[in-house]
Amino acid sequence: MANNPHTTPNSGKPNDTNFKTTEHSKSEHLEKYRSDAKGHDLRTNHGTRIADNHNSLKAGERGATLLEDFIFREKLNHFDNERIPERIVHARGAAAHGYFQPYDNAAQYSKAGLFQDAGKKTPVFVRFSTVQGSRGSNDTVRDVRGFATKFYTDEGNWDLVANNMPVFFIQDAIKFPDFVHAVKPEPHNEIPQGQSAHDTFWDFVSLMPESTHMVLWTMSDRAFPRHYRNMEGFGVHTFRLIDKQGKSRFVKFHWKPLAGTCSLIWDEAQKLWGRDPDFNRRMMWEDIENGDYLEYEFGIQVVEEEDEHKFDFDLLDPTKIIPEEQVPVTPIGKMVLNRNPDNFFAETEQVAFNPAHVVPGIDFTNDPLLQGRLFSYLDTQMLRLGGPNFNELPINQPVCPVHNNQRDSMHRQTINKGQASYEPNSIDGGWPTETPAAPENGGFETYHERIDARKVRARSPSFGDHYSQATLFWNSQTDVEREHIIAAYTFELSKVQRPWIRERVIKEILPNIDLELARRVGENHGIEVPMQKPAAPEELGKSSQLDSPALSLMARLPGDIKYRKVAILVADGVDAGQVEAIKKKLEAEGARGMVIAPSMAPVKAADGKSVVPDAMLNGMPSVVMDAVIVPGGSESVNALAQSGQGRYYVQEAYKHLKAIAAVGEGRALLDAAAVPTGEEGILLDATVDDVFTLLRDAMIKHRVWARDPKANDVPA
Ligand code: HDD
Repeated sequence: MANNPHTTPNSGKPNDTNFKTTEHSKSEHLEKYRSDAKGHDLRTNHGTRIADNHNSLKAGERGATLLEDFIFREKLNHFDNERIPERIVHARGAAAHGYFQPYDNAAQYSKAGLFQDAGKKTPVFVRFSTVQGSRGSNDTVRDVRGFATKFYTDEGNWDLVANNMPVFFIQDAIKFPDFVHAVKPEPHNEIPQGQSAHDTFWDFVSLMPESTHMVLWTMSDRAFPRHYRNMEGFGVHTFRLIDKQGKSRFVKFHWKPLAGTCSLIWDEAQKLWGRDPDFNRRMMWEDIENGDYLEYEFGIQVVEEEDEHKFDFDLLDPTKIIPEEQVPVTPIGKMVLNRNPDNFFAETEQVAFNPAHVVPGIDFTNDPLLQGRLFSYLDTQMLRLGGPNFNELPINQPVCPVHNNQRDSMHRQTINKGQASYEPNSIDGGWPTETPAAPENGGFETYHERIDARKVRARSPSFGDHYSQATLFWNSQTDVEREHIIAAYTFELSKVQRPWIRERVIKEILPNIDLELARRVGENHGIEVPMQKPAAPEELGKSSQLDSPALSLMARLPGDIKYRKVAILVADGVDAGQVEAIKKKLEAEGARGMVIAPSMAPVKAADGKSVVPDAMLNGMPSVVMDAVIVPGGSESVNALAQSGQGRYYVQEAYKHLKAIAAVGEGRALLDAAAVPTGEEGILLDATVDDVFTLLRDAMIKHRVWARDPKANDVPA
């Protein structure tokens, strides 16, 4: 008999209120979707065993294929539909699983469950990406890197959809399609791939002064990180954290890599496009397989509500940072990425991030870029993942229970029981039920921000300063970093065909950052720059701070040689004892020595022993290594010195500012390659022990920076 509709619908408490995740919750959850073909028959999608997977059904052995062949048709049909639209931006990415663990200070800032207990590990899935290129583009292009984290918390998924740069190109999301159209390959010929060095990008950004700060970041070496483990992450916008008392504080989110920050050299990054287009994803994959996990500290800059207007910029303006010297970053947790996905498509491609995925204790601000993002991500997943049920894809499902009255549409997986798909209802006992508003109950309640305003299509005058933080960034760079920035603008603009766009950048934008920067780039383009900053005073703004040392990549150099790769160059006649000793020393420091020979054939060492190479000279070129060491053994060194590839190896390493070491006779290869011995970063000694100490000290600084001015002299 039907329930009486007049009785109170649900009685009793929901049984999932106290749901708890563990570090392994997401992996356990994915387990029921994992499929392993080992030991199984080959079948069609509807389960019929296949007797012949080599021949289609034909009218006679030499006859036409028959329409009847359901096995053939099903297989081709599925294959023909394998591809889905790639992401409109951030199409190329690589991802890993791991966990987040808060420190014991985190709970005071936010009531979010994942911050409450210092012992608790919340599973995460993190996808790193480039922005401009398509799915098959190169890893090491000059571009922003995405750093998107999905936290599978007790209270649902929180997505922190971040980048490796702390500001953005535009202030209002209504300009996002314009910006992306400008930076993407040009519409008439789809050139260039993965690059901003083209007319439409520079046309747009030179007409949009608000982009200046972010463009400067992308002209810095931050635009091609050595490894995902060596880059910072930034939530960019100011967000809110809400504590247990309901108090709101403004925060900026930061990921600080525990392995320090460092980048490639531009020439090296370009060469990697050809030598190893998968450089960043391969390194992450291999490191995780080897147990060398990626680690980041999670930090926040906290601004009390009452301090909102204490800065010389607007906290809601996404083209501004809060200098760390003004508001330090407080570490509140740690993230470890320790497991590779099982299947790229199912996990990395199908994962759907959305800044609107928040949990109680985290809330938004009115940053107009963030507000637009809150619409855009869900919208894009509809097309990319084919409808609103993408939330049911295993990688996207929260691990906590999910019940609501949303129903149907394409590819619905859930089999909802009961008759009532509406609320309130008295037919299914009133379930699922709302969580009554009260902080202790754990339902999401939007922060009650006070608003008293006119509805306008406008931008706040407090967003008008477009240059002062670009100047701050420029002022905070070391000499080497500045030279790289000058070279970057020079290179990028050399690819711009229209002279008036180059002129606009050099005469109207760059001088507002710094007159010397403009002069140097102008000199390289034969363009004279004004003697004074051309922008109006309100656009130039005024930063109360002249520089911010934290903005230099050099501020957080690695500090050890963990996870670094060192090429040990060998040929027949090498001193096998030295090769062994070098490998052991590297291992002891957590680094990896790769034995590299002219071919893959085992090398016959001087003592008659056989040394098996890990790779050949052109298979694992110097661009994929962090340093080079040449062991002794005169026959080996002579063979390498006579080989063009052998000489090129050390020359190229020299050009890319890498430490180069030689034990004993090993020096002869450096001489043959005309690598100047006797200068910083060229490390020669008679014994492995002595050479290794020098090598380690040089590698800790990531590169031999003193050599930078000479790098262009090397023809490699
Ligand atoms: Fe975005 C993807 C980060 C501004 C619209 N964005 C995307 C991804 C990252 C970011 C990391 C890739 C996620 C993944 O790995 O799947 N986006 C940012 C940051 C921004 C930003 C840090 C500025 C602070 N984005 C932004 C704006 C809009 C979008 C202003 C639109 C109004 N972003 C998208 C998108 C994408 C996306 C079109 C493409 C694929 C996707 O969302 O899932 O909706």
